Amino acid sequence: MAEGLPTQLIHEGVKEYPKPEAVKFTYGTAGVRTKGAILESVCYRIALISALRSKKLGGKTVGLMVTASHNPEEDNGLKAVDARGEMLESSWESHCTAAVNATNADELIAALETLISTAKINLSTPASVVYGHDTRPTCPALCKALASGLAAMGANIIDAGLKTTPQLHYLVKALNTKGTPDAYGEPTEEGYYAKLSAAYISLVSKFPPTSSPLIVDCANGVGAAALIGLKKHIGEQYLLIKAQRTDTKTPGALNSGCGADYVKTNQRLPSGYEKESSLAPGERMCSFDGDADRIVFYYLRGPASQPDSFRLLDGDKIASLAADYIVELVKKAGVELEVGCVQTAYANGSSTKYLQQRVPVTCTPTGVKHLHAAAERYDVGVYFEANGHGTVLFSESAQRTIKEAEPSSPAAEDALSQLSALVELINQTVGDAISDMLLVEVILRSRQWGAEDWDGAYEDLPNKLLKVTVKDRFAFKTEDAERKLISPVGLQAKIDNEVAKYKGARSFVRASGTEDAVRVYAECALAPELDKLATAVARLVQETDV
Ligand code: G16
Repeated sequence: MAEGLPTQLIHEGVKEYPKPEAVKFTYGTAGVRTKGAILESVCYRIALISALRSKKLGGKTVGLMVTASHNPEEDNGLKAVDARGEMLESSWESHCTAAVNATNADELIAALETLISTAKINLSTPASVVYGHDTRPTCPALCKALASGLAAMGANIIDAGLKTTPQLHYLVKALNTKGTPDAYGEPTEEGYYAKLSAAYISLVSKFPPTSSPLIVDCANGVGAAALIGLKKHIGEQYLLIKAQRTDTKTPGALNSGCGADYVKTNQRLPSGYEKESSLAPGERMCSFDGDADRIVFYYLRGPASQPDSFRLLDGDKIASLAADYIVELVKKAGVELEVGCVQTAYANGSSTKYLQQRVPVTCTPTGVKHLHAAAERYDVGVYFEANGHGTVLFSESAQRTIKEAEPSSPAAEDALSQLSALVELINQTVGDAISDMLLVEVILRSRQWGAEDWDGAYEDLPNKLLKVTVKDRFAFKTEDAERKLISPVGLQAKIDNEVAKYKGARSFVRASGTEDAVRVYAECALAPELDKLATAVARLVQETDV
């Protein structure tokens, strides 16, 4: 037995937070996610593991976020954040899965002991964990279970309360860098707003203001509170915002008929928008998701009543806008930096083509952790999932280059100062709806562009995302960054046959890591053929159901 594990307390904890029978939890794309009512045991156990993670990292603070993001309100989940503010090191995920599925205290202790010996953890090192939560009704009970696990391990506990997921990531990084030359910012929510708003104001103040407001759908989630916080730091002369869907009190309102996932998946306005507001064509609108780590933009190019008026500016469009802008600044600044983009299979074919003509592009499996790791390989890595989850990473050496470069002209000096401010404005720990919103506003303002100008970069191929419920989604295994199924055997060949019938078509199938379903993505050159292709592939999935 590992010296120092609080086995007695763990026995008591397992009794207080028993694992529901006949449920198999998985630490997937974004931690563990399922119905909030059955997650207490998971929270207790992942808290034990987080304390071990902190010990492994020499006592640095790690994070835990209680949220189910874009999922329905009754769902909840837990994501673990590593000491630099990024997602949990992936080799620890299987240990999390083993711990949350242990059926009794002895099994749990055995799973923890395996982790301790595999990762060579010194249990006498102190531990520190900061945790936050979104607005879901199950959060208080889950946070209680989590705090109990941390207390059992004798960890230093920092309860950050209601936070957006990116704020929690920010706090982790800020806490660990405080007082060092790499200090990321004040490790408080106010510090987060202060950092972003100072950078934003320095970037936009030299451009003429826009008179039209940005309409922000907060998904009736925690993003609503964050916008209030942000507005205290950025005056209306710099950012005019009309916050919508800010109701965090009405049961069932979260993500319901609104939010980034609803808008992206359905390719339409949040429900009721067209009735409530007189939306002028061209007006900029955006939607956060339930924990404000994703954002998509959109506008109408005609009356709201016409279905084809709606135009989506999703993660792919944000990536193209950001990449173009940064490439231009790097050129003007006269510095040598490789700007690259990272996408997933969900990226629209037109966006990939557009970006490949400008910068190197990498494709990874779904999940910010994969994109983040790939983006770290560039000097400046722009990564966005089509669903609006993404950010821009400036490597340490890129930051040094920007700081130390000698400008050869006033224009180069200006470009360097803009790049420096971007480093501050962009939340480099994870995708952040608030930071990404400000980034888009800066770029549009600097170009004096409206939504339509931005949209002109390229035309999306018609595309559709379907959800298929199957008996066992884990039977659907992929390779080639999720673009090909290797199991169930034979299904990929059938999909390929189907795709070959349509012009400029592509389709792939993968198991969701956050919902109990299989996702089917389809795109093709001719809009009238799209439904037929998507439905045919979905039918193949159902027929092969294993
Ligand atoms: C999470 C992940 C994203 C992923 C999304 C959907 O987002 O962080 O990277 O794109 O789930 O994943 P899946 O298709 O596997 O269900 P969020 O915003 O829900 O945390």
